[in-house]
Amino acid sequence: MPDVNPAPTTAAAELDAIIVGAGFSGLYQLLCLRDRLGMKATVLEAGAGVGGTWYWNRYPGARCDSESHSYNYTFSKELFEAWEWSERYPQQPEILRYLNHVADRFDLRRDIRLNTAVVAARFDAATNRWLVTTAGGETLTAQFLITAVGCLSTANVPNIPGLEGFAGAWYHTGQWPHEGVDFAGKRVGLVGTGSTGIQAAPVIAETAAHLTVFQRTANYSVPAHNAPLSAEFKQWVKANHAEIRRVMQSTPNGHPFVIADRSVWDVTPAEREALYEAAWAKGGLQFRATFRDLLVDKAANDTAAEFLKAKIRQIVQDPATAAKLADIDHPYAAKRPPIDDDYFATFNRPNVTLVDVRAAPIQRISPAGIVTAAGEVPLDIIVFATGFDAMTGPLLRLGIEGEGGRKLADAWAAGPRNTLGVQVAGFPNLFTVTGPGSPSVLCNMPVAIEQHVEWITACIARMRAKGLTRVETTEAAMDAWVAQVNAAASATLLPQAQHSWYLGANVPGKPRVFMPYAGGMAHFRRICDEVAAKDYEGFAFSA
Ligand code: NA7
Repeated sequence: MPDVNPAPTTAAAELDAIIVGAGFSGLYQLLCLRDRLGMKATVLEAGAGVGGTWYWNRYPGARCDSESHSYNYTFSKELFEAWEWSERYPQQPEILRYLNHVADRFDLRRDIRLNTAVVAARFDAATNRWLVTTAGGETLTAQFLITAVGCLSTANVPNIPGLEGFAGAWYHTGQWPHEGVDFAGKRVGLVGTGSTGIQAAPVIAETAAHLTVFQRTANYSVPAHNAPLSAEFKQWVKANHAEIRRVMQSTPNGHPFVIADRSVWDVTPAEREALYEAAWAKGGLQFRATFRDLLVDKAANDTAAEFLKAKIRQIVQDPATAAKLADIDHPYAAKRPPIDDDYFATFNRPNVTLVDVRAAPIQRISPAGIVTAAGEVPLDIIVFATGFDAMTGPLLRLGIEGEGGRKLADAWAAGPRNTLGVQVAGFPNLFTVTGPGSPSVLCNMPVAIEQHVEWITACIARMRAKGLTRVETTEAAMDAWVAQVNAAASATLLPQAQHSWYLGANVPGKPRVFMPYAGGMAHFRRICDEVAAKDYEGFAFSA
């Protein structure tokens, strides 16, 4: 993949749109604006290659937990049929190859500027244009600014005293060195047991001399049962583009499986156990689809939680370690539910130890290792699988200032507020692909991305057709949408997980607001379609 910037096809001053980020969202947004609307658009990308999340997250074991045939664009039948995934869940290098294939196939690279981080963006009301400043000091202007920065792209490195004096090496999983890390013969500390830590631990344990996992919040996990895809399945995928797309667009979470239309209470305890066993044997995120009420009825959820905790106690041989791993304080799937390849069995290895940092918190990092209230753990390498300043972090670090110089950081001081996750009052001509207030991370991301990008494209097409130059959501629409986002979250068990990044709880000082829209992707699509059908109700246009 080329790591150099091609000469841009459009002079900066003539741009219609600047898109920030060359991941799944940015690539498709460029294609839509340039090739469907004939606009002059440029993507600014901080990384040295395209791929977004999959460019940065190269840690050991990095893999998507959406099934591969659903983790791709569906807008092009030809693209869908041309690409063939090798495993049930795609590994990071394969996803990166896919996104590079997309960039080449649609000739997108000529309008992508790599190594170009955006550090400021200001709306100029006199011209109705955005002035975008890069880290290199260049300023570009465009009528529209579209952020395609992803939800999980701002690494959260915990502010633990002493890190700068650590004598070994440390890494955050979201900023992994491209040359990889050699764990052979090393004492490795892994901080964090979210999806990332749970993926990385078994792989690191294979080569490290010793792996110590520092767990603050115990987590559920369901086996992924990853495996190579059979020729027969690959053929079925190619032959069923329309049906796969239809199912993904009809489900609340954008996955290619349907949530069973039965309650936990419709079956006997023995039948329930058998259904959970079957779901466990099948593996993956489909476990959530066993019953329709797992995320809305705490007592129903408890039955799944107890099943999963019992599995941990069965797998993990040391009872004290099993007890710590199974001491889970939140409903199943109220935090992002990880799936794994032998995570719990990893604790049966002689070279793996679990440290409970809820019971004995990390106090500091010494030159020799991590010091908890229970003592020092000597380490050569620390891996922070500590997640991200999710959803708002990637937007706020762009230094966005709307009309009258109002900072997005100030507008969102008490938490994110917008309409349909896509526009903020006071920030005309700014669109945020999969912003907070949209389903995004509660959905299979490519499905959410295609919907948001297509909605934005249709809105801009309407403006161009009518000769309009400015669009801005209204305060009233924003108030109404924020109320809907809050109501959707309150109708579920999701806000009950106190330590969840959905709530911003993982970043000290961040406002605790449930950020994604929990009303389901299919419902969200209907709402967005209705708004468009009512001539973009809640959005004000002018020439
Ligand atoms: P997550 O899900 O935010 O997990 C981060 C983990 O790191 C979680 O276990 C945290 O514990 C832990 N953490 C964070 N800060 C600390 C400190 N200071 N000390 C100890 N432990 C800490 O991030 P992931 O990268 O695993 O996953 C992010 C998403 O990527 C995932 O959900 C998928 O959507 C893809 P906590 O739970 O906060 O107590």
